[in-house]
Amino acid sequence: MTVTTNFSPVKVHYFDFGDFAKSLPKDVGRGENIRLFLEDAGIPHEYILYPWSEWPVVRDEWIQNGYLTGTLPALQTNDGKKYFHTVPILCFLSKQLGKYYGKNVDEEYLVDVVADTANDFYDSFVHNYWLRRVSDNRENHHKNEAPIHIDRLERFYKINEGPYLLGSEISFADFQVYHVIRDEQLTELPPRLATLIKTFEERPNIKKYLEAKKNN
Ligand SMILES: N[C@@H](CCC(=O)N[C@@H](CS)C(=O)NCC(=O)O)C(=O)O
Repeated sequence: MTVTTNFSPVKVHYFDFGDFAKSLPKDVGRGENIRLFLEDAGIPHEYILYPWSEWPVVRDEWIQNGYLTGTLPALQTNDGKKYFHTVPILCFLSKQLGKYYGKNVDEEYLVDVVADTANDFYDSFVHNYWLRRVSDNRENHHKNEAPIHIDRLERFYKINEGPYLLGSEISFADFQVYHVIRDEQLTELPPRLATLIKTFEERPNIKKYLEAKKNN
């Protein structure tokens, strides 16, 4: 099902890491959070990938044009405006759609907290695991850091019955939690997070998208 909104179709700008590390899966990285969300919501989008080695030139040009973060992902709405940073982009989309963000300020607060927690987890994955491989800290990261983030998230997923953070309704934080667990390639998960992953992958649009990715 395609959902027409006043800001769609949109473009998502992200990286093609192929020239940086061929072994990385194509869908690795923060851009996939946005893509999963758009797929689930049925919002038409184009995915534009910049080779990692070419990014510095584009980045400097964008910064000069007032896009100050100099990072990706970026979401571009049909009027040409660009929005940056994963959590604010997901929040912007949720507010535009009037869903994926809870029914009251307390639920919104919980979604914000878990979105922030998932982003911290993602940061530790990026810096220790692959992107800036200053030191190859993978083993230490998986053994000592990932479990701290997983335990923290599991505590939040125990607040409600599940399968999602807020209960039966999905929120944008669930997309980030799903994606960080997938990028980390974690298979041993505590019960609430295991249920989240399973349920998430059964969502009709997500299921179709994951099938299509497998066959690509
Ligand atoms: N908090 C930001 C972080 C964005 C970020 O650091 N993106 C990295 C890739 S995952 C990036 O653009 N690096 C390129 C650069 O710093 O030039 C978000 O969640 O979007």
